[in-house]
Amino acid sequence: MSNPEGEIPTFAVVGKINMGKSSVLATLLEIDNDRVVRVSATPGATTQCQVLPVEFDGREMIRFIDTPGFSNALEAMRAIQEIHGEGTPDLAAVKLFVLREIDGGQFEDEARLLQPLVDGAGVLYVIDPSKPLRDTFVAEMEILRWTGRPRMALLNEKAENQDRIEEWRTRLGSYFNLVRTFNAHHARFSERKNLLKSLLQIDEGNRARIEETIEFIDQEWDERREESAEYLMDFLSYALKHRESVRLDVKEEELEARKERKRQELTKTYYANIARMEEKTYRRLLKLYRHDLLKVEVGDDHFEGLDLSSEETWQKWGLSRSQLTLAGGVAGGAAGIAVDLGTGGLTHGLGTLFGAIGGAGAAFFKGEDLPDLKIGMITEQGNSKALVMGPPASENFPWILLDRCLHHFGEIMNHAHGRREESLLSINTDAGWVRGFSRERRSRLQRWFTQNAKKGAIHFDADVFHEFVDILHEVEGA
Ligand SMILES: Nc1nc2c(ncn2[C@@H]2O[C@H](COP(=O)(O)OP(=O)(O)O)[C@@H](O)[C@H]2O)c(=O)[nH]1
Ligand SMILES: [Mg+2]
Repeated sequence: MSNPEGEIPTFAVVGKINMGKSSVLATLLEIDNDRVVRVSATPGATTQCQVLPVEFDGREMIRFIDTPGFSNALEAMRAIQEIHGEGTPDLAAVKLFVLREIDGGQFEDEARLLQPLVDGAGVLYVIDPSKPLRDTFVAEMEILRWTGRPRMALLNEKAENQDRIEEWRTRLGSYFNLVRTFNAHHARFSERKNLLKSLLQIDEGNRARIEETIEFIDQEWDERREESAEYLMDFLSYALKHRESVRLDVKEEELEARKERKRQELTKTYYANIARMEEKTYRRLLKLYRHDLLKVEVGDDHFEGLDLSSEETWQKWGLSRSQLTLAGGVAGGAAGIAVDLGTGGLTHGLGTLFGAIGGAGAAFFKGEDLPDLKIGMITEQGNSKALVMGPPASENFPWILLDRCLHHFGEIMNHAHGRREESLLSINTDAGWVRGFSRERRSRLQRWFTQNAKKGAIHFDADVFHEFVDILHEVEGA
């Protein structure tokens, strides 16, 4: 097909009702908003053609059309044959058929579906290969072949059943220029991109435009990855830099029980803030990857985040003990993150630093309570004092956070928009990422964590940023 300059390459997604046409488009174009693409368990949910433009920088690059689907292909095929008379029907016959049927005819669905093809669109024919290859499918293929449009068949494997796939492939091969698989519920970025690439094979005339579109989506994907790395670094940095503090008057300072209560309050507030930031990070990622139906699990009234009070969390996530020792050693931190509580959100005054109460070692794999935070006491001007609490003493803390973030990032990467049911980022899982990191990577990140735990601003570190981008790239590809 060759489009005159300025015309937008258009592909109509056709096939029988309920084959997954709308789902394929939803996944391909990252649309999980039901108002835009109607996918439904009820057959025939899509009753009108829907134009879905692919736009970049406000420019429409390619256009897809979602169609209602064939409802009576066998009869329609005969009607077209009748219109044509002797021999094999051609595009002109299909055109006449569309003209005759489009306004309330007996084959209105077929006419609607064929209209875009008559107008010049290419064909993406979606089938579910677990279905038996009946005559009506053959009729659909025949009609599509008569249009003479560039056409590709997509096997959308809805069920596990693979028995019929070879039969389908063989048959489709004689009607279509190209046969590919595309699983609307599982396709990831690379598969979506490959699908766009295969349009090049069937539509040589629009090569430049399609290639440009692929470049755009590649670029967009790279930008998102970089942005994700920023979100991740923001969160980790926040978790390590954040301090909770409360002023103590002279009397309170002497009351051990009062002090202990304040200490507990600050600990809770600290973790609540971490959870809030963790939630925010996932929300930002979901937005960036255009997931409206995938949600962050929020408890009764708040996001719980990592269960840091669970022993399991501390054993399964993050680095192993020996890896931690090594990463810490290489990075130059002796025991525990070298936390500097000096600023603590207080505007002035530096005083005595108490050091950690509870101790890094003791808190390490302890289950019962929230892990102990670093704690310090600061003397301010005028002799009033402040209790300051920082990140957990355990050096595994940032690693655990990172591990969880990567896990959820992977989940987002794996979630096809075409699934279209509301779902939650899962909490239970056992796969961790960071234990598989190279030693070099571990110590580079450990150094960055240690810097973040200290007071003062952290300058943008290009190496660390690229390390994060690489990590995300690996999670994407896994
Ligand atoms: N398991 C599975 N179900 C799918 C897949 N694609 C579509 N479906 C389901 O099949 C039904 C019909 O899909 P839809 O996209 O509306 O089909 P259409 O009528 O051809 O547009 C919906 O309930 C989809 O969730 C898939 O790849 N895997
Ligand atoms: Mg549909």
